[in-house]
Amino acid sequence: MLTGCSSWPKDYADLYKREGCWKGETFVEMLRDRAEKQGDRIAITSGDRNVSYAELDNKAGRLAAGLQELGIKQMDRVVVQLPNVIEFFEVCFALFRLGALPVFALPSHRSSEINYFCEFAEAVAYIIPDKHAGFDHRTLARGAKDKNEKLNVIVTGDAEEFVNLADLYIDPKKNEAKVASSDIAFLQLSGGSTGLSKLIPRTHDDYIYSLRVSAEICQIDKDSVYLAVLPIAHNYPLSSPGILGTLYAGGRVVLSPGPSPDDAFPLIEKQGVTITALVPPLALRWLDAISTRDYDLSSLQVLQVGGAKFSAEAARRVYPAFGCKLQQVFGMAEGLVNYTRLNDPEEIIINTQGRPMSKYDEIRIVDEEDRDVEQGEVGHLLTRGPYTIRGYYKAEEHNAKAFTEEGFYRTGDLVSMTANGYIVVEGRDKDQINRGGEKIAAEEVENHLLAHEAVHDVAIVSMSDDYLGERSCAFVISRQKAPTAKELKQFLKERGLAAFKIPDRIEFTDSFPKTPLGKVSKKALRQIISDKLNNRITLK
Ligand code: J2J
Repeated sequence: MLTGCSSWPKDYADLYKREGCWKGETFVEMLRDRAEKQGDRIAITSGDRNVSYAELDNKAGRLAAGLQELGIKQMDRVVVQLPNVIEFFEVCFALFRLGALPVFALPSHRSSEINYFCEFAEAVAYIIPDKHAGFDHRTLARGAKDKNEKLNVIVTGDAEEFVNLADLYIDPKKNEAKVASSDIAFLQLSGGSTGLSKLIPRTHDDYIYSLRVSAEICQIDKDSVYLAVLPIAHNYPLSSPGILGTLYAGGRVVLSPGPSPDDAFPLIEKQGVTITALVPPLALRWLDAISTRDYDLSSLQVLQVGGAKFSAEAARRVYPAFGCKLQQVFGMAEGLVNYTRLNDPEEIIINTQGRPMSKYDEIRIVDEEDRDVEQGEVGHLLTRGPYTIRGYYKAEEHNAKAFTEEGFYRTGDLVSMTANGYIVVEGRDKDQINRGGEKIAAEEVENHLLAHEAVHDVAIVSMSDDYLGERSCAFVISRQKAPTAKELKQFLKERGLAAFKIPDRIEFTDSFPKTPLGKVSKKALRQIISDKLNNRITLK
């Protein structure tokens, strides 16, 4: 086991094995098996390119050899920051073969996040596109290499001074690593609530279990076509059932160049897409677009919406607009995923965020003192189960707070449960903003702003937004010479913070409202900005 990871206690591991959750399968075997059984079937479609299962397995083997020659070995961490491209799959499966661990960065991450991932994970390599969405990722690589000159930078496209991924596909060697199903397969990112994102160690056993159950619930089979519109490194499109769940079931993944209706609708028609996954703002965009576009979307059977709360009003519009089933998905990269089931009554699909995917998921809803609340009451969601981690990577101190002594993960979500076991997300007690599915740890951004010489104190809260659900608002107490909001945003950009974390609004104030214990009252700040947006009060 990788140092810095907590595994399940033996009695739980035995239980999950005995009950057939963990079947001892690795990603390496999974792909090899599909390649043997259905090698000619298409695994991934991207533009005009179709890659069969056999080809994908073969490419992964060749790339593993090249990566190995570069010195990448078992347990090494590799920061992977690739958009929705075929190479993402080849890289992941190549690393799995070596027993090396991808650390899944998002394409929107910038130097602040990337340098942290590389440093904290002690990464030996960083894999990027040359440019993506108008941004040159090689500039990030140069910054990361300045901090660690041994870092191998591997680029798809024009590599400039770095290693070109295309040159690493060489004849496979026999001496690949012995990978066990209980090994950590990769490090996923947490949304974060304190400081920087935590890294989430997921094993082959636990993740493949979640893929298997997800694929079953979403009725994915060989004939399914999953359209990937969200960034595929994110846990939701990666695993719920997402691209890996689709490959698990032997289906086909189609990569969309972007999330807009103009990118996705023609692909749904052309490729006969049967299922796709969206976050609520995108679902709203698609709902608005459908009446003005003339594509045949009749192949679509399931539209998943998750990552942030989908309002009942919007949920009600899905079936009439798309003629397909809505599935609400409430999940987290730490593990637990809840789904509404495809044959659930309409009222459940519209009004709840689903129920746990596995009968081995343990759910507790508790009050401030960790006492179970009455059924139907709102409380803090705690969970434990066969695919929910028992601890973050190298985060002993944080783990003591984020998990109970019995190993339940404190999700930070406030939920209630219906009489028939469905979960309704009611709010959050973690210091996080959920900007249309993109998570922002308030403290991380606050720390960056505090580094500005004119900022005396800062508190970041969410403000409600019709489209994104929430946006971020920074309340700033400045020193003598007050900066402008524009200057502060520019400052954050220059510090290399991902764009979605830059506050949507900055309010200057002289003091913060306090709780009776003397802490900054974020609740009162949320109220202030809400009142202001509703024109009830004027701030200076
Ligand atoms: C309200 N809040 C939600 C929902 C997630 C599947 C789906 C989503 C994620 C994900 C994921 C929500 N309604 N339907 O990993 O596999 C908020 C909660 C949760 C946090 C987790 C998956 N769906 N959320 O969003 O790790 O606050 O995973 O704790 O990014 O998103 O965020 P993340």
